[in-house]
Amino acid sequence: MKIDIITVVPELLESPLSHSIMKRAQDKGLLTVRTFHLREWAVNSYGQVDDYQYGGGAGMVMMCEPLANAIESLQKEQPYDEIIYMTPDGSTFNQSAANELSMKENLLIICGHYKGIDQRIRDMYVTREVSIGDFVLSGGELAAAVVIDAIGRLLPGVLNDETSALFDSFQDNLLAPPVYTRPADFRGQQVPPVLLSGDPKKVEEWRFEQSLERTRQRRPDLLEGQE
Ligand code: 6GU
Repeated sequence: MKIDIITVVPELLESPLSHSIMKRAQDKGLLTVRTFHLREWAVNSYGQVDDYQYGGGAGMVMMCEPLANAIESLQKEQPYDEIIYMTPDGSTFNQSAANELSMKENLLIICGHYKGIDQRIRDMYVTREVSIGDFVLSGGELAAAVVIDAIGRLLPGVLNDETSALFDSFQDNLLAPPVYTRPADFRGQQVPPVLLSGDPKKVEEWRFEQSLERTRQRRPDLLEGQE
């Protein structure tokens, strides 16, 4: 999968995607992430990419022309399956959106800053608007890193044990069960005996029950319409 990102702060994205599993995905050639500084397409020698908003009000708006030129010049290199705009007024990202996006070949992500991008760019080019939750970040970059991590780890061959994503929280609209490692007795706190039983069927049943109970307790909204 190839993901291109247009941003005014590429540094905010580069570090989170250069370690651990995202690093492995890129080293293995399963994921290619490229960041492009919007200033490359600035309209004047000051490198201007934002301007005052029509109608007045505090905060700058990212201008049409640099964004349109950036998008169109990148599109000439390869068509995109989706052009995603990161914005708090987008639809809330979840595991189902991650699954869906992980099947695409080429994605372009636009990170908003300041008050966001001119509405006409959204109307003309953007195919999907994504938020990562009901709070406001100072820019779309950290949100884009979150989305890319969630997608990247789903690509076949990225996780060591390919089945492990199958047991993630949310993968069946359930939260993950509790996990334990050695020692079996930590300061008098015991590992649940079923996990030491060596009976894989019992272990699987216990994990499912724990997932269900945890979901009932913490996220009953996930079970609505399922039981
Ligand atoms: Cl995608 N961008 C910004 N700026 N804030 C957010 C967000 C995105 N998702 C939640 N808050």
